[in-house]
Amino acid sequence: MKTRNNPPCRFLPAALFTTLLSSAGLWLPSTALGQVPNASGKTVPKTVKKHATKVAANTLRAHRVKTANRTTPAPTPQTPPFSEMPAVGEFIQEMQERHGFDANELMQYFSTVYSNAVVLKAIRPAAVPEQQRSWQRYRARFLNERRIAGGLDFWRMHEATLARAEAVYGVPPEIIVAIIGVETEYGRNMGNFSVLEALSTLAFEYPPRAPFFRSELEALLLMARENGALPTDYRGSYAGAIGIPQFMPGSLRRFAVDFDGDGRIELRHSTADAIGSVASYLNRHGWQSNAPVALPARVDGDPAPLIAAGIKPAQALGELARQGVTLLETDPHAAEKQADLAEWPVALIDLVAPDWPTEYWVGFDNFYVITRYNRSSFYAMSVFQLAEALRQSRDAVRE
Ligand SMILES: [Ca+2]
Repeated sequence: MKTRNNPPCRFLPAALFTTLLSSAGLWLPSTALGQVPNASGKTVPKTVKKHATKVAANTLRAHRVKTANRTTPAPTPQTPPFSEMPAVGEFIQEMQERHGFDANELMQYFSTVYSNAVVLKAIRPAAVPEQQRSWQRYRARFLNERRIAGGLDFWRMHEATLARAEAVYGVPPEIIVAIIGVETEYGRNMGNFSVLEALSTLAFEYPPRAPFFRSELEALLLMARENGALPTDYRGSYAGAIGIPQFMPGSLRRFAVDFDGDGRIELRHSTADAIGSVASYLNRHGWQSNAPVALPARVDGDPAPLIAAGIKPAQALGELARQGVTLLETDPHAAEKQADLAEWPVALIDLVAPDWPTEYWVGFDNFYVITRYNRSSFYAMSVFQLAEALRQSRDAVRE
């Protein structure tokens, strides 16, 4: 278990933080969609680039998604409900055979939802050149006074629950608060789409990711039944992510927990369930208490092969040092840490921005665990740095 004297934030030089609090940026793709792997710069191979472009598209798409999440989109009146679509009939049949659902009952639910144009617009990648990806812009959206002040309030208000989550799951409060802060600004922007309608639209009208959204739709039906709720009851993001921590139904069923003990898992209205569920999710994906997350680095030589190797820590820090990667000397204890952490597996992370030198970091296993929540290094670094800022602000107030 992590102790107060030994937070992971001890590894981040304070100097970096002065830069974290300036500037302005973009909304970030929501959550547990988790389909976007390590995003990298110009030097990565084609396969990696493909994903990077996807991240770029997600990042710039974000603005309209955010707007979309704030509205209650009306069904498109010209189209028939999903119940009239043959593919939906087949899906219902499958659900009846596989899980014993009543086909007529499911048909009724699907007769209340329609193809949603706002959802389709939000999910489609915008044609954004990769060069426009900007870590500076992305980071500024989360590392700003408003997001930090909101996080400190949230932490104060839910201090006991956060402490309990740390005791049970080993995840420090600042990381839980930062994830909730990045996902929904502490529950302020959870999305107001019908999850059934959003998932139906994506499962039956968006072929590129139909299998994924069909399985999420299946999870929604199962989850509703398990919770004594109706599939039509759930509200969420354009992609069907639910509640304060924006869990997809599949993740919700696997990793969410009832943390206020009322016998139900409720991520939209129970902050305790949200806190416990984020901690549970990270714990189950391998979070290590008392372990570093990421440290700023410099690279002498060609970073391309190391970036192409991906964000899963695969080589020891000492091994990377032999390939020209060393901890940034702005940290007065860099040499000491370099020696202490030599055996720890790390991955090289690059954070790119146009007209700005690429920032390099070494990411430890815990950094990788954060990317299981959303597979983007921009996302994970924003969570980490927001967490650090929250921890430092709190410590400063206490001194
Ligand atoms: Ca509960």
